[in-house]
Amino acid sequence: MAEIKILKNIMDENLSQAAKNRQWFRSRKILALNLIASPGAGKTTFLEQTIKGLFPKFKLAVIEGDITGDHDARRIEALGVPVVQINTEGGCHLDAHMIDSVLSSLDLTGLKYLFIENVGNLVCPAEFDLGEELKVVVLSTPEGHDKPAKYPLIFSEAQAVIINKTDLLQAVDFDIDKAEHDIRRLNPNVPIFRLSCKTGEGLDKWLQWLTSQGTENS
Ligand SMILES: Nc1nc2c(ncn2[C@@H]2O[C@H](COP(=O)(O)OP(=O)(O)O)[C@@H](O)[C@H]2O)c(=O)[nH]1
Ligand SMILES: [Mg+2]
Repeated sequence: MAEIKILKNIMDENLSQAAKNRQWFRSRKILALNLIASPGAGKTTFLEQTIKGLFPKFKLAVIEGDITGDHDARRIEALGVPVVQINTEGGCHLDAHMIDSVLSSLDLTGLKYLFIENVGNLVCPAEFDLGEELKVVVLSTPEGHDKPAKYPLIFSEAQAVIINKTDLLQAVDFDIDKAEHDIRRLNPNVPIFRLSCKTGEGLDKWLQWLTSQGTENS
């Protein structure tokens, strides 16, 4: 019983901090996105491509979440975008307090988009609200079309789903219609973007959709 109570307290505390983060982002008209995917699905590459489509027209910043190291943060830094790295030291997800703890180290004046790359997996990040406006899940074709059915929570919560690596569709026998059908069963109206971060195909539709999104008070 004690364990259950502790777990509930952790979740409640996270939700309460997430609500503060959300209020904080909205009051500054910052659109915060939480990118969730398996390791290797292409989160950082997708972020790089998205940044190339938005920057420098829009002011952006990135929070990178990884178990250890700053490999992805260096990739983002190379594009000239402010980035802060969070190392969870074994933790399988970011939480709302971690986000709060790094906000003061970013220059957020005039910021339009804050991208948060979560730790790579489809399970734990789905359970922890960070205060983001949009949860975006990236599924890549080599992972298999059964993943929405096997990891339903994240696909049911997402405000957008990216099916990445469409350039590999034939090679990996990914049934994209089946994947979309399963996603729609969980989340009937969610926008689904089929794209390839390698060839650039489909990125324009994603960027168009993203730039049409605003925070509630913008
Ligand atoms: N063929 C192909 N490879 C991709 C695509 N997007 C990313 N990759 C590759 O997938 C690997 C993992 O990408 P990365 O962005 O580091 O994934 P992350 O671990 O989710 O951040 C890298 O070798 C990328 O070059 C794509 O659309 N097509
Ligand atoms: Mg990455």
